[in-house]
Amino acid sequence: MPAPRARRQPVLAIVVEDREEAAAWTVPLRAALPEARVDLIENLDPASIDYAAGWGSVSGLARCAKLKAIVSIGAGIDHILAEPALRHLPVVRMIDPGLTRGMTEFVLLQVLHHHRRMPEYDAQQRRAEWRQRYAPLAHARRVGIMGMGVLGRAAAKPLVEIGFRVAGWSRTRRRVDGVEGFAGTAQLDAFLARSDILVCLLPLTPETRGILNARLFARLPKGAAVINVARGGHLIEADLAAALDSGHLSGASLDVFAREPLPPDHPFWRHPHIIITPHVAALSQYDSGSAFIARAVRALIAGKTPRGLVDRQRGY
Ligand code: NDP
Ligand code: OXD
Repeated sequence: MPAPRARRQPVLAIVVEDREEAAAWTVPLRAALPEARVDLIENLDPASIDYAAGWGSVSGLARCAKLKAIVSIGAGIDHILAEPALRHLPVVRMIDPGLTRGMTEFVLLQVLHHHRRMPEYDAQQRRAEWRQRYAPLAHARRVGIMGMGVLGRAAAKPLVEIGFRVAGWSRTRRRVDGVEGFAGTAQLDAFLARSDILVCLLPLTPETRGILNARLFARLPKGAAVINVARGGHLIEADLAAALDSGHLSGASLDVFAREPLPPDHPFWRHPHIIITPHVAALSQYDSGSAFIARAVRALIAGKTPRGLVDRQRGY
């Protein structure tokens, strides 16, 4: 009787442009998925690759004829869905407790920064100006979170605990303790009218592209601040500049941009009311992120639906 054929070891390619970053994923991913061959894409025969864990450009995966699915190392997958040659593949987005925690910290930091008028104190410090400004307590400030998914819901919690009046806006109504829920385009204006500090945590889809525009800013209360930690494609930059320059908006924190890195001559770098960070609001953590990728690959191998499977129809 012939010996049973050994099952082929699944192959997972790491697709990350930055060399150091790619290397940093190798060790925890190998440890999390010992039953697979895990390596950088350039060390693998494209024809042998079954799964890919990727961040940044994944267009090179088009030549991997046997590729079965892509697990994103980031929570946002708009750039992967936009690749025409990869349209047939399932995509799984990262749901990593480490990334979620990082986003919660960052949103809290930025909300408190605007709430406690830090942009004005930063400007005063540059002028060596000693001037005390009134700031209400959190219970008098209304925070609105656009996108009540994994990250929006997590960010809402500590804001509620501190005492902010928090509302969330999503496609379908989400019930979160202490958070006023708004849903759909019909309730967008009412949500905006009560948001002194607006946080964007939406995925970038055809419906949400350009949503942070003049019309939306006009519906926020005068003096509102805007925090965009989602995608640069959500924001119409000229509309933000106009709303800040007219004094309708008091400030903005931007972590993401239509063009990254933000070019050195971009006027936002020098805008007095814009705080810029280089897309660092939340980073996937190597250990917990690797554990998520390993679970996703195992589910895919077993023919099960992995957590985070993207609905291409919805775009997220
Ligand atoms: P989720 O998919 O868990 O949540 C998305 C939320 O947006 C859901 O509440 C969804 O509504 C809502 N939504 C989607 N489309 C619409 C719409 N047309 N109108 C109203 N609401 C809508 O995503 P995550 O929370 O995991 O991530 C959100 C985004 O954050 C990512 O897509 C990514 O772009 C960005 N991000 C940025 C990072 C950074 O470092 N700056 C790091 C990580 C992520 P519903 O609940 O009804 O489905
Ligand atoms: C992500 C990101 O999507 O870092 O995870 O932007």
